[in-house]
Amino acid sequence: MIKVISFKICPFVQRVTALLEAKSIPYEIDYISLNDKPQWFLDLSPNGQVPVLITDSGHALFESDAIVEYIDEISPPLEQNLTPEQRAQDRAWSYQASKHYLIQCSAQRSPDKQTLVQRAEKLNRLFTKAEKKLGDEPYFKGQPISNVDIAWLPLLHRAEIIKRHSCHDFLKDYPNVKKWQFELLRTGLAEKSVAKDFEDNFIGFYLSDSTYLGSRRNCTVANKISETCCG
Ligand SMILES: N[C@@H](CCC(=O)N[C@@H](CS)C(=O)NCC(=O)O)C(=O)O
Repeated sequence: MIKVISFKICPFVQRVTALLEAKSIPYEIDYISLNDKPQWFLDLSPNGQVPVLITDSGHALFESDAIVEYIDEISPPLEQNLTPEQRAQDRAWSYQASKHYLIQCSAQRSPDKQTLVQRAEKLNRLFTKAEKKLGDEPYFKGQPISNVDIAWLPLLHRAEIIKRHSCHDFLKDYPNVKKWQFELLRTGLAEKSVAKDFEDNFIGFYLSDSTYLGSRRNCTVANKISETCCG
């Protein structure tokens, strides 16, 4: 069986596991600590990064883009009969998301509001592009769910958790993106593609006492009593 080497809150890993889940491909998952990478992992991963996917025949693959392409080559596509041009466009829109994973991570770790605003600027530009592109259909390209949706899922999933726990809404100016987020999260792929304790780990890291978003956590309590908190 395929094995994925993961770090629990890594968005690049989630893109890979979400695709495996969307395609109902069985896999095992091993978690490592990135602060203390085991030697067996360093022997497998030329860039020392997760995800690594170990194929049925024992080959270790690295770089999430390459892994996603591999998964597509060994399994039926999520969408049938795409032209080479459409596949190229899908890769380009997927890349728009994945190149912002670390930007989102850094924005979430902002120590104060001003830093958050600065770091979120690139995310705003990204969501503006998506907002223009999205239509009335549930997913990025309509139906069915596509590789583009899978690539954006980590960003949209994390934005939802941040909103729920800190009331900070990265998507507040993007109604179409919010609708898309809602539809994607409704598929259950977000939960299925992460560990059971993902949210606790995520909150512990990004909504800690040392982050601006962490300082807004009390807002959640108020939010349960009165919606106005998030106004
Ligand atoms: N370009 C890589 C990026 C993966 C990446 O940045 N992974 C992070 C965790 S989210 C990592 O392993 N960091 C450890 C390190 O760089 O030493 C990919 O797409 O797979």
